[in-house]
Amino acid sequence: MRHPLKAGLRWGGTSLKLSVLAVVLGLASTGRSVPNGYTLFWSDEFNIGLGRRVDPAKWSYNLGATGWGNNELEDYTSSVANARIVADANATDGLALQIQAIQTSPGVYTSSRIVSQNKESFKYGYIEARLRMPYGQGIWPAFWMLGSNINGMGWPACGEADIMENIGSYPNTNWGSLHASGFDPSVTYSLSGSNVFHTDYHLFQASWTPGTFTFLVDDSPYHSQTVNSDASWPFNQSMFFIMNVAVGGNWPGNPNATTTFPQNLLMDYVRVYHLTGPTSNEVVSFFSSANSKFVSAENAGTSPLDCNRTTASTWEQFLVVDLGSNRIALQSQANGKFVTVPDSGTPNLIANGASVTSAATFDWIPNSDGTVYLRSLANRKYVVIDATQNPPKVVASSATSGIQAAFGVTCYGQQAAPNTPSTPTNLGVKPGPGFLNLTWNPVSAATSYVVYRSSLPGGGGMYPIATVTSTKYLDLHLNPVTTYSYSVTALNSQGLSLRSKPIARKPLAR
Ligand SMILES: [Ca+2]
Repeated sequence: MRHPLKAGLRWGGTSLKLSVLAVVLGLASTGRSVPNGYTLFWSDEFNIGLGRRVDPAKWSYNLGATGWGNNELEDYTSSVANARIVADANATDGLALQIQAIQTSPGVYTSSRIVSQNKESFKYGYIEARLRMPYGQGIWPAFWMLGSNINGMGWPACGEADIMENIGSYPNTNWGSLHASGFDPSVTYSLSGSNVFHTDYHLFQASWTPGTFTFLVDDSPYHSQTVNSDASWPFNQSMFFIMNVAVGGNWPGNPNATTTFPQNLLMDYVRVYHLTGPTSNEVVSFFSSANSKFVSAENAGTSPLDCNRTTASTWEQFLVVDLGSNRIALQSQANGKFVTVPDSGTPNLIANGASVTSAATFDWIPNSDGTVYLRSLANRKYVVIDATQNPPKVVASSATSGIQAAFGVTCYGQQAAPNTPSTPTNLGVKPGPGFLNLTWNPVSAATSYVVYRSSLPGGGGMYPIATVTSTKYLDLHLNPVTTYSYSVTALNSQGLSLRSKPIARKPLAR
């Protein structure tokens, strides 16, 4: 959505949006769901009660019929007629927020535009909304974000990120867009064949890390934008959510005789996950907070790692091998070698390790700002950028953390780490009163197992709850009305396996 503060200016984004064809990047991931290492930070499941307005602790309303800078026709209201919690058997928890565009008389429309501004703001993380679009000529739904500093910076300098945006005349297409000063990348994701977005719920997701903003639909990434593609990058500050259904306006055009009313945007949930643990078995890149460049396995195996790349391809990608206890190793995707600290006198990191040794082991220390620190197990020093060298080198040499040690982590999808145990199979769960009893088949090379759980409808964002040496786990003190999802990995000294196929079950009543 274009922001109303730019009402006097032509919307440069329009022609761009219409001219950019669908691009699906060659990213490694398919069906990734929430990346490993992320846990739920905030959500609205839109289930506070049938017929209720949105939760006033989380949302407020933008009101009026100003045209919103786009010659839109709707009058935004706070009426329950335009936005309320409804029963929906296709929602994960049976309830969804319905934003309804209504034609009150010919050519006159009401709708809702709901914002988290001044209630909740967000900086970095994995964002997932499960939405069912409205449809029809002149209908313009969106789930998007604006920079929290918009009142000081103005638009577009504050930054705008459109995670779901559609005009009803393109019922199979989602636009993922960023807007900043002189910077409007917009890429579409289209469903195949005759499929359309308004007949089912779909997942609209964004992986927002320091240095990158990646758009996904139904777990498939279709565009990743990095900071270095343009000097103006406001996406390093907090933003708030907006969800609305506009009617008419410059981009979609106005409704016509083919448009039916009312039209409903259904929102099952909005969830935001933060990076809190190792991104186990994820292929990642590291983006330095100090110099805004990606770490590269320069001349992998012969030269030390540099931090001087503006984009991240194979040479800048590393597989995170989870060794348990928040320790990891990094396998270069360029040469298959492990990143090591040769010795304490030569702290340059180099991708030449044949196996996971203590010199190839690092503590993984997440920060609340979305970055991580890495600390060498060999010399107990933090990994930092040494900008006195040209190009800047990556060295384990600092006794303290700080911005030189802070890296953004972008995930590209899961991959099995070498020499790790095979994935546990035959995960089963038997319910009892207030508990669930898990069992799985033993894995020969495993020394222990890690159990993961999610209590969210649909099982998103599992996180580790226990490490056990047997092939069973009793999960006690559970809520009998909640469906819990589980997965298990096998661990040995070489790292964690991939996660088992998940299983979901509800405990019996106590
Ligand atoms: Ca819901």
